[in-house]
Amino acid sequence: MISRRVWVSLMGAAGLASASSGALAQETVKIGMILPLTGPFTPIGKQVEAGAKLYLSQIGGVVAGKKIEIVLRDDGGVPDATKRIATELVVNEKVNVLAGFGLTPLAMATAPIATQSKTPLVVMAAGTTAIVDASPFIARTSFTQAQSAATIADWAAKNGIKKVVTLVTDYAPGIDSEKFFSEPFKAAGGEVLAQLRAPLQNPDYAPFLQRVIDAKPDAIFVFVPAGVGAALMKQYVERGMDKSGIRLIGPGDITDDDLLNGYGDSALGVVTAHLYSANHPSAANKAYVEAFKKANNMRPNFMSLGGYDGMRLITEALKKTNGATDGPGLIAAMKGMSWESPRGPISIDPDTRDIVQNIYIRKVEKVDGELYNVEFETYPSVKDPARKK
Ligand code: VNL
Repeated sequence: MISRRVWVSLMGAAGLASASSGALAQETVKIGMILPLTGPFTPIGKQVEAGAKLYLSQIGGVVAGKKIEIVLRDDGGVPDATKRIATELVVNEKVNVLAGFGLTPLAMATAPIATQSKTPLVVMAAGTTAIVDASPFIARTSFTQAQSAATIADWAAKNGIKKVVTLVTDYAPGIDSEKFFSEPFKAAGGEVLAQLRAPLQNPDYAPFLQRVIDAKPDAIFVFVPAGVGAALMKQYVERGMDKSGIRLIGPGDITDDDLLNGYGDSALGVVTAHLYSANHPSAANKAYVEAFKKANNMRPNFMSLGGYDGMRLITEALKKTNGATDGPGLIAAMKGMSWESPRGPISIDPDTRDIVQNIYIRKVEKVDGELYNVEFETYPSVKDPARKK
C-alpha cells in the first residue's frame, strides 16, 4: 500500500515535472498497458497486445490531433508487480490511461491507483464482475464470466442436460463461473451434483476428473483460465471421458482459438458459450482475422478483442473530449458508447461501465481442416447477469 501522504507527494512531484516538460507532452496521449508477457499467462498478454496494436495501426496512431503512444510493460502475471508498474507509469511516465490486465487479481491490485490518481483504467482481459466496482475510473472491454456461465446454463437446461458437476479454477473468475452457472441451472430444474475447485498454480486435474466420472453426470461444466486449458483437455481425453457420454460444457475459455487446433479431434462436439470465435461469420470479423493473422502469424482469440475494442474505446472517448485527457472527462465519454466489433455489436453500460455483448453458443467443428468454435445460437446484448436484481 502507498500511504496517502507518500502518494500526494509523488503526485506533486509528477505535477511539477509535467509543468516543466512543456508543450510536447500535450501532443502525445500515453496509454500505459500492463500485461503478462512472461510466465504461464504470456499468451493472454500477446493476444491483447496484438489486438491493441492492430487497432492503433488501423487508425494511423493519431486521434483528435494527438499522437497515441502505448507504453507497454510486463507484470509477469504477479499482482504486486502490476501495482508497482502502474504507480510508476502514472507518476514517472505520466500516462493518461492505464490498460491491459490479464487476470482478475492484477486488475484488482491496480484499482486503487486508478481511483487515487483519477486515471481511467480499461480492463482488456479479466472477467470477474466485481472489478468494475473497484473504482469509478474502470471500464471493461473484455467480458464477465457470468455472461457466458449463465448463458450455457440456460442452453444446457433446455437441451437435455439434467445433472452436472462443475469444475473451476479456484480464484475469483472461477467462483463467479460456478455461481452464475449453478444458480440459473438449478432454477431451471437442473441438478448440480458437486462443485469442484482446482488450484490456480500447477493443478493436477486427475483426482477431480475421477470424482466427476464417479458422480455420473450428463455433463461436466468447466472453467479454466485461457491459455492453460490444454492440461485439462488432455486428461479428459486420456480418461476416455470424451467417449463416456459425459459432455464437456462451459464458458469458451477452455476452447479458446489459441489452443483449440492443438487439441485434435477429441475436442469435436464440445459446446461452450462465449463472446467470440475466430469463425464468427461477419464481414467485420473476416477483415479482422485476416489483418490480425497477417500482422501476428496467429489466430486471434477472444482476449485479442479486449485489446482491439479497448483501444477503440479509449480513442473514441478522446475524440469526444476533443483530445482532453482529464480522467473524469474521459471515463464519462466512455459511458454508453456502442459499435460493431469483430465479435458482434457491443456497448459500454453507462451505469456500470461494463461491457454488454452477444454471447454465442458454439460447437467445435472442423472447418477447412482446422478446428473452430462454430456459432449456432445467439443470446443478444447480454448484460452482466451477476448484476440483475
Ligand atoms: C480471467 C478470466 C482470466 C478468464 C482468464 O484467462 C480467463 C480472470 C487468463 O479474470 O482472471 O480466461
